[in-house]
Amino acid sequence: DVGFKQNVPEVQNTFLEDPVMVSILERLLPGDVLSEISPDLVHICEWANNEGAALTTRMEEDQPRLRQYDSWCRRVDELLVTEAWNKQKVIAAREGVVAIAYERKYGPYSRIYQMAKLMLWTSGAGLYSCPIAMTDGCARVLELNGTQEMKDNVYTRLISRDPEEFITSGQWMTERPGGSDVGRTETQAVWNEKLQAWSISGFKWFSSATDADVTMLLARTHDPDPAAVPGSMRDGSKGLSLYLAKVRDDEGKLNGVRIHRLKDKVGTKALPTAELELDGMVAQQVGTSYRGVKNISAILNITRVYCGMGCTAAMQRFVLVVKDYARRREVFGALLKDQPLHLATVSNMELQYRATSQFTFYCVAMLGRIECLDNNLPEIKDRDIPLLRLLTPILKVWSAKNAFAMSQEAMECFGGQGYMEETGLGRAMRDILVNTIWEGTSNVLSLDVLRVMAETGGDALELFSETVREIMAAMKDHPLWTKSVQSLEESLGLISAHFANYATLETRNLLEAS
Ligand code: MFK
Ligand code: FAD
Repeated sequence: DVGFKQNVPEVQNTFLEDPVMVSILERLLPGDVLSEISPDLVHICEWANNEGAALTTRMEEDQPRLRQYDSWCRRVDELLVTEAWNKQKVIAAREGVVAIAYERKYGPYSRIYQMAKLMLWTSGAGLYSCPIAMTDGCARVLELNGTQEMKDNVYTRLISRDPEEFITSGQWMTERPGGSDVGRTETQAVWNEKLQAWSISGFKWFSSATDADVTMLLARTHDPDPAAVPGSMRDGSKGLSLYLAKVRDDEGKLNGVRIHRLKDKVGTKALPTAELELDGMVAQQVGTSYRGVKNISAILNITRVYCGMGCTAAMQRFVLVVKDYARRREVFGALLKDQPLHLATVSNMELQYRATSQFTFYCVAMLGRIECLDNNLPEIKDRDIPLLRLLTPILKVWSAKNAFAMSQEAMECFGGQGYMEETGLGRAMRDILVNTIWEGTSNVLSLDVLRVMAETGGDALELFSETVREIMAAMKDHPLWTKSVQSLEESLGLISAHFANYATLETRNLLEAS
């Protein structure tokens, strides 16, 4: 075992090593809140690097499987997940990754604390962040639109810190005819007088958290008064309502669900995404009939912020580990960190990360205010609510595209090693890629931005421009801004000087030639 051995890059404690995140939290949180939560943020990084790393490795090695029949050919549809996956659920409860946002100990700052913790938790939680995002979204829907019974029996468990009590939720929207265009949903809900519940039948084409305890789903509502609507079923998305159902009964038997197969995906392999046939799934309606899309949009708006947070977390890891490697890897007689061209690449990555993390926490801060402050306050009603509605799809698309581009850059920064599966960069790249598709593709969310502009008569756009102007004005007073404007001006001066020199030379050459 002779010869050169590269010493290995590492991130020991993301929170302690990332001045960007610390500076954002210093800016957004009161000092006493930050000092109170900091030990927890340090702790979650230690967990992610130790137990979390071991669990995510297990989750990748032992991917979910479906056992459809028992040895006597009886249909059982047993979803087999590794112990490590189940352990993540226990840890998610204990660490309060959903609870923090709803206990609201720090009022509007609670969301910032929760998202900061989630960001640091994800490197050890892997794809378990997916069921947690949907659980959080479901809690918000029930808080806004759930019946008292749903609040007592489901909501309280979604936000529990007790692993015995804690439950997770799925989000079943996508069907074979349409994932973006959910108005093409075929699944039907018919009222069952005997059960005093809705009976749901159809086919859900993508269900990510198939091991979830409950799920939120859309279905076409059979009108209890057939005379009211010809055919008793309304068309398009105006015929859909939102439902809440247990996935399994108390004995663990599936509630009118058949698991057809697990998806063979490009990435997110630790996540059990399945195709499900529903045949008489017993469910309760959430919110007003035929307002399914509107009612489920509270989940969409939370999970889309989670996508922003997840992409920011991935970018944070890339930047830290690439920088650490640059301090260790020597090429052509100097460390990578001292090679100007490499430094330019890493600086660009850092810039992208800084912009994305600022953007994410800007949105998270608004979400916290909307959830905790009186929504009739003019600054909430006329500013935060429309602005967050406009910025959420932009954050989701922008962070997903940037994080994927950065995953390629990070891979290249490690040279050949980056392309090796053992370094985990390939998996990271495959996993990040899904953020451009799930929770709305880039073009569908671009149209969502237009929807907001249309619905607000362009006011949201005006609000956006006003906010950008405010941010620019605030930054103008910052010494760093002046410096960067100065250096920008200097660079522009240099470039134009170069250009002038070049032009003069070229002109002289041309003159000489003639
Ligand atoms: C770490 C990260 C973890 C993340 C985990 C995620 C796991 C993966 C889970 C999934 O992928 S779940 C499936 C996600 N599916 C989507 O995101 C669907 C994408 N398609 C859209 O978003 C479409 O634009 C939409 C389904 C909303 C189109 O539906 P419609 O009914 O044809 O649209 P329409 O008629 O314009 O809107 C109906 C109402 O909803 C309108 O309100 P009104 O009826 O009062 O006018 C809209 O304003 C409202 N609405 C739509 N989107 C909204 C919204 N309201 C608030 N927020 C929104 N985002
Ligand atoms: P389509 O809607 O058919 O889109 C195809 C193309 O058409 C896209 O490029 C899209 O941008 C484009 N397009 C659509 N409409 C327009 C338009 N108006 N103008 C221009 N272009 C348009 N769904 C769930 O409900 N629950 C889950 O748990 C879940 N988990 C998932 C897990 C994974 C790993 C993946 C990959 C998907 C998951 N999904 C889930 C489904 C996901 O939300 C959908 O795949 C997504 O919303 C796109 O829908 P679609 O697949 O039907 O594509």
